[in-house]
Amino acid sequence: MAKKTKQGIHELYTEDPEKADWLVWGRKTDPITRRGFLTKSSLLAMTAVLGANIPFANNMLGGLIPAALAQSDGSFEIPGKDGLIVLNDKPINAETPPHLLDDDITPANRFFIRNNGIPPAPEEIDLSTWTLEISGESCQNPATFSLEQLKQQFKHYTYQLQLECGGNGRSEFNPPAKGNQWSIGAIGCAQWTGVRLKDVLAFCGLKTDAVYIGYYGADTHLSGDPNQIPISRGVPMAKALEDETLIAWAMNGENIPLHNGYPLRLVIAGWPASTSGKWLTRIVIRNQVHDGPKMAGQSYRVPCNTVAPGTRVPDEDMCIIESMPVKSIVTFPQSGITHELGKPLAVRGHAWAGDLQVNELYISNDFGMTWKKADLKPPVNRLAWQRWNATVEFPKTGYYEVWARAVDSQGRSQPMVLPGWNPKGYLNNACHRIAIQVVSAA
Ligand SMILES: Nc1nc2c(c(=O)[nH]1)N[C@H]1C(S)=C(S)[C@@H](COP(=O)(O)O)O[C@H]1N2
Ligand SMILES: [Mo]
Repeated sequence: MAKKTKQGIHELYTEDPEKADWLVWGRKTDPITRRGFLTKSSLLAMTAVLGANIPFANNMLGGLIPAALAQSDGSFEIPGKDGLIVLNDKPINAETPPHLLDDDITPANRFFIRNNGIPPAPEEIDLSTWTLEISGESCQNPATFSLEQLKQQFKHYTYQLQLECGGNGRSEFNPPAKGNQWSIGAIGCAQWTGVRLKDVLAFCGLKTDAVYIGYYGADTHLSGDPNQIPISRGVPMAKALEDETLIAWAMNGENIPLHNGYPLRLVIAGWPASTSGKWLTRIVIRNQVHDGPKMAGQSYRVPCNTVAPGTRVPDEDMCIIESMPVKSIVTFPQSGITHELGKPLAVRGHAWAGDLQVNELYISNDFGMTWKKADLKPPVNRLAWQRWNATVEFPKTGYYEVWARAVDSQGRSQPMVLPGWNPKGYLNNACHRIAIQVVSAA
């Protein structure tokens, strides 16, 4: 398992450096000079990951990982992020291995990254000129706020809120679904500080026909075309007006990391994290379901009725994902450890259930034949994940798996295996399992 965190992009570079360059940055290599050609968008992608301009970018060799990212031990790291598994995609997307999600509050350097476009370059972000516009056809009094005005005019709230990508767990679907091949780590629960979206919306006034909000951010489209928007999603009014829906400027008491939306983002917990717009510049109040990019078609939608694996489902039979389903992870111990026979093993993790609460958490050491109830704490606030602890005993030496299964406040359980197949591979809430080798005492 420790090895796995060292793979990702580095492995890709070892296999085929030029292909890796193309996949990660969109960089091609000149066959004669060996210099890499960086298009504007690939240069921006690289700048965003390195966190600085590259004055001599044109001299960089193709097929060579920037030294800042190629650690001496051969692993690949994103500055400011620790031990994340980088998916082989453009732009940069990275998930957290479950054993690094053990903290009650996910540290910023362990919080996953899901970028649909190119984040704004750090030097493009000026806190003194950053503004948030509230407008749209169902807004009574459109207004524009500076960061300072937002902070001064509205009351501040801090909540611990979990964000999970709708595609978390996609890698297990069969037939496979296109998109980031997340395993289990596109989830995090940080402490967010900001103002309530509902307070800001009340200030601007909602017309009676307001039904939805939509967000716009400062990131740019992968194609480099300034007229295209990478993503602009939203939620119905009822979700927008919840107490915990925040316009946030801080994560864990500090500035939000650049990749996670600095300087301002929406935090809409319990729903696909794609609704939590990063690098937030505008919120529109709509008199219809928001129709920004990645709202329509098959994006963040599942078949309204269950379908057989592999079925092609027409757009009109796809429904927008709302609350995420009940789920849990084992964060301790790390999968693959060796454990001494005769000693009970302490196991722990987190559980969450979209808009709902988790009521029970069960553990199995026999592939789901029998289950034992774990100790489960209530959430520190609504929409935060919940800590669970259990002790597992093993009857003899050998290979075991510890499975965790959460049940939500409406009695719905995580499935033991892959739940309903859907074309885009969303909502995989199957039980997380870890491997344990039980050996006799030396
Ligand atoms: N502006 C903007 N907001 C965005 C995205 C994006 O690409 N651009 N990605 C969305 C998706 S799909 C997810 S899962 C979350 C990821 O948040 P994180 O990168 O902070 O983990 O941000 C959402 N908000
Ligand atoms: Mo996502």
